[in-house]
Amino acid sequence: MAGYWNADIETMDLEALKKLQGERLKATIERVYRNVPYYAEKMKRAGVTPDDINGVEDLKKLPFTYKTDLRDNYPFGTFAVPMDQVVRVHASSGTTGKMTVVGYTENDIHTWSECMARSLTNVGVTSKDIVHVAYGYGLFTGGLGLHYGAERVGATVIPVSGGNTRRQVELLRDFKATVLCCTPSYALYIADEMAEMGVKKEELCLRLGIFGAEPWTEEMRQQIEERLGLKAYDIYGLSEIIGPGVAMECEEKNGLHIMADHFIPEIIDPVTEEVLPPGSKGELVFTCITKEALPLIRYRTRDLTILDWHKCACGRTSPRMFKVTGRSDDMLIIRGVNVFPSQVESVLLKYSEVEPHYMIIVDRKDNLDIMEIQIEVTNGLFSDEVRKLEALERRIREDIESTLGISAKVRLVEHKTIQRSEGKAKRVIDRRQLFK
Ligand code: DLL
Repeated sequence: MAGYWNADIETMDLEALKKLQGERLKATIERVYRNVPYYAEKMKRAGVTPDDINGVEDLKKLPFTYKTDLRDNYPFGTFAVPMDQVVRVHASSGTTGKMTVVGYTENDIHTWSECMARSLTNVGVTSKDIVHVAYGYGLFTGGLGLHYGAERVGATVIPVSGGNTRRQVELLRDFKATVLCCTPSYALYIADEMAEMGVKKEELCLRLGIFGAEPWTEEMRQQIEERLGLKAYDIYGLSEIIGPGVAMECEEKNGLHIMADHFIPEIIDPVTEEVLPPGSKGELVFTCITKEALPLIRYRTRDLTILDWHKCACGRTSPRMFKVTGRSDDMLIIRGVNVFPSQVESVLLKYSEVEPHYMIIVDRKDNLDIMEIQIEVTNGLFSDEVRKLEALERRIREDIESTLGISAKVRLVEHKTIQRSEGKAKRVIDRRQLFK
């Protein structure tokens, strides 16, 4: 079994954890109220002062922070320290509008690599490992986040970044990497490229995969594990909170351990903004209690999940979040029915005749929403009889209809028709938005 990076914190009694969170929360609120006009204003409007915050139970008195708050104060207006204390910035681009810019002090970078070192140790990465980082380096937090964490555990880091997939395969083979870090969709792209180059998984030394930055299903996990010959684990994070390493699975694969001594999680109803009782599915909200440059308070992630506060079989007591199934703003409403791309993926990947490359296209014709799902068939299958392909299309269509409760057009397409992704995959084209 993998060990702990910081056993005292990771197996801490829950009462002690809550006490620590309360103390850190109070100190954070006092600091931001004093130093950042933006936060002071927001709290005054909500009618709260730092004296009202004495423990985690007072969290609900504080106002939420939204992505738009960061955009409105672009680029550095929400930073809680002067720029001479900021040693790095990252940024994430949304689908619309300006970038969201985040900053780090030297201590923040230290906290981040501590979270990443814990995450990697959760699944057994040690100083003996060779870690191939194929997340993008640059403004995206994936590359440098994994990089610093792997260095912190003393592993050998290969900082490849994304792209040039053929070269990735050659490097994986020649440098004998034991750990692969990239988005799950890029892991599949690498597997495809290996097949094309005639490189067998047995020629590589991979034993672990650290995959995240986008939602992925258990079915996808099975495919990746099988095709790359490794154990695949889920890592979660967002730049606004720190980057990758906000939460990470352990070997139990039964939820992602949240680094709750740094970030307090809550689950709320995304519409009423009410805090939901333990075990409810809702939107994840985080409050940073150790960050210096950007300590976001009750940040609305838009990610949908469930929290589990029971002790894990691995011995860790930290709360776990279930795999993120989607974002509240990713949800498609098709003829009044809520549909998440992950539900579609779960259905598609049950079929061995198709590849895990698909695209959901939503359109509106004569005031009616229509959904088309394009999915690649396995190489060679397209030359099969038309009747066989039609039967497969029909089976998938019926399955989608009974699982999702709405009908969809299923279109099988040839191998390599759907655009591959080197980072976060784009799975949905919603043409209805063009008419909004
Ligand atoms: O994606 C940080 C990251 C890098 C996480 C590498 C894991 C690995 P952003 O670009 O700010 O940061 O995007 C954050 O990506 O709110 C989720 O919607 C989604 N996301 C991240 N990890 C997961 C995951 C990075 N494991 C947004 N499962 C988040 C599902 C994820 N969604």
